Amino acid sequence: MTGTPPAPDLPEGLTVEALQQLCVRFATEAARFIRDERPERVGVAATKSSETDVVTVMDRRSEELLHRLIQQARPDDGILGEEGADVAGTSGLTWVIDPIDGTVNYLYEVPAYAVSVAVVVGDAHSQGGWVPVAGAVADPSLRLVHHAGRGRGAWTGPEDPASGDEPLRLSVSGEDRLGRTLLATGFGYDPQVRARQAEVLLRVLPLVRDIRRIGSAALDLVRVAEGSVDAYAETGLNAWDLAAGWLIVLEAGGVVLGAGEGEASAPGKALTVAAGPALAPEVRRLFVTTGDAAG
Ligand code: LIP
Repeated sequence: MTGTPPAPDLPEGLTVEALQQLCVRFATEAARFIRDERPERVGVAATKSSETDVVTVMDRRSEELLHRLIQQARPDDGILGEEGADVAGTSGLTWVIDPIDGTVNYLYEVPAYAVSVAVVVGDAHSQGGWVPVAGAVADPSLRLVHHAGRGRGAWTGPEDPASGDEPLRLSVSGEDRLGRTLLATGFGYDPQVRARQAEVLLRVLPLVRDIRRIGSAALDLVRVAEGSVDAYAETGLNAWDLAAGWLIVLEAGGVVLGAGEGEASAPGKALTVAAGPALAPEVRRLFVTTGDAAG
């Protein structure tokens, strides 16, 4: 068992373990699809919040695949997806999906993108109104799947279970000093937001060991859970960017914070900070006091 609070009540006969296995299966199938069915040339199918906030045909096809898999297995659940899926459910559970997290990396064939699938309880549309109970982040480039279930720990396993590679249990780094912290972060698609984020970086950089910009929030959170970075902080994230990674960090002994107290204490657009219990409040203070935690 882990230190995280027990899973909220699930529908009759449904276990966290079963939901975790579904997350792994769905994320793995979509990860294989975006890797093995990648067209010769992947172009920009559309743009969203800005000219650089791109969507490829594979983002859409991966979301369609996930939507189909979820509705076949869990027809009464809701679905909230980055590329527009928004299905209201009746079961009290909602699947929060990012069909390709790190789309710009996918477009440029930089091997740092992932499929993120989580199941949450509560209102997935409202800040602070939901919590994850199971989640998986599949990394098609490394053929790995990172996953967690409430109270069941966080794990990394091979994409192909038949490979015989043993799953590894994840735990966050024990770093507790800001000055020695390897900090992952990211930047939005809006030039004005980026200008503000750059100003914050100017103040943060002298106070930490170094910065890593991986380009996928889901993989940044996995890096915190496995201890390959000490902390992660970013503003402007949506539920689908962080839902699965949030639980993977919690089940690896870390904490994930938002910008403020009460509902604002949950990770979200204003701020998402992930690190070990000793370091996370310090990193949050850094981003809150340096004035970026308002997005
Ligand atoms: C990305 C996030 C990343 C952030 C990018 C972008 P997308 O999500 O995972 O952390 O820095 O700006 O939002 O758009 O690739 O799903």
